[in-house]
Amino acid sequence: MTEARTAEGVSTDQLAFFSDLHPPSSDFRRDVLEGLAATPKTIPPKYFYDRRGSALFDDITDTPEYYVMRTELALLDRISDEIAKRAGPGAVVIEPGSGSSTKIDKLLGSLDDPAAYVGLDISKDHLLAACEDLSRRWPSLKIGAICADFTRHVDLHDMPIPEGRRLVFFPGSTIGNFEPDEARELLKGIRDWLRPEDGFLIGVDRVKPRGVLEAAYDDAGGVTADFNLNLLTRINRELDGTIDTAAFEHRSIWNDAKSRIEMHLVATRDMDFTVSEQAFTMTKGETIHTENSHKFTVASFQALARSAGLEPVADWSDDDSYFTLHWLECGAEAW
Ligand code: SAH
Ligand code: AVI
Repeated sequence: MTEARTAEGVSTDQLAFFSDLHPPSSDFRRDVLEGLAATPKTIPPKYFYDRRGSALFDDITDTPEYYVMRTELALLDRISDEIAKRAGPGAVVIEPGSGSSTKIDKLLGSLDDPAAYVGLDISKDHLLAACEDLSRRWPSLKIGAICADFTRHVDLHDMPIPEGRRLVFFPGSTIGNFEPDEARELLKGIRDWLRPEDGFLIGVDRVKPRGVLEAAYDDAGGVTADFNLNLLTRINRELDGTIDTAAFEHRSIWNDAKSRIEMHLVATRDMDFTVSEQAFTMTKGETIHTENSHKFTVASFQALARSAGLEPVADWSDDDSYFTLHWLECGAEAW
């Protein structure tokens, strides 16, 4: 057991290990300054997830419009026996983008005597709190945590991952938050964690009627708007920004050509502001593009997986064809 606390006082006492590869704050500064200087302005969605952003994401999953969480959970419930058979006994479950580790209870509950769980997330305190909570619910399970940016190469060889057959679980359609080239690179990075005997279960959101999608990303209660706007609050706090957050509005639109929901922050008036002493100007109606959430068909996701050297072996969808869980393997030739 490690015996430590983070600077913010979050305990790591119950964890089998904690590897802290949290990206330096200079990454955030560089990406924000470059993104605000670009045309159109854009900031990567990984920066949503400070402590408040992670909590707001959890609130989004409770909104009636955001069907993703409940659909994937119900699907996991339905296919749990089949997943358990494929994973086999004593699995070591590794979850990139683990967030609150909510879905993992369902998976762990169905597996045959799982040996260990490793959560990996960029949002450090949220990750540690979630893994500590999990250790209380699963006292006999070895639980490790890795704080890292998975868009950088994360080498598991450097980590004390317990021995055993691995099941990488990447739920929530987080893969959709990447442009096709970035998604391929991310999947290739995850493929490097797999041996031929291991499995990769990934949750993928599907193309569906535009109205359902746009509502899911613009809930009536305004939680998604708060999640989007919190990025500006984070910039003001961590990068000494002077952005008037009240002068921005949340917008979500379906981009049919790119098969994705886009989230933007729209300037409601002309304005000037500084971030880390660098000056920026925005005109009324100009936007900062903050997130893409790509939606797939079974075939379009399978093509993406294959292009990353992963072999689609099985897939399961809910009755409305809203969401698909894909079982992928790395294929012996990738080794
Ligand atoms: N798996 C959970 C949470 C999904 S939200 C679920 O299905 O409900 C996406 C999660 O990925 C967040 O917890 C966020 O902090 C994490 N994340 C986003 N970009 C990341 C990155 N580049 N590296 C590591 N974690 C990232
Ligand atoms: C984490 N990710 C898959 C979510 C999504 O649906 O794209 C993030 C999110 N953004 C707005 N609502 C939820």
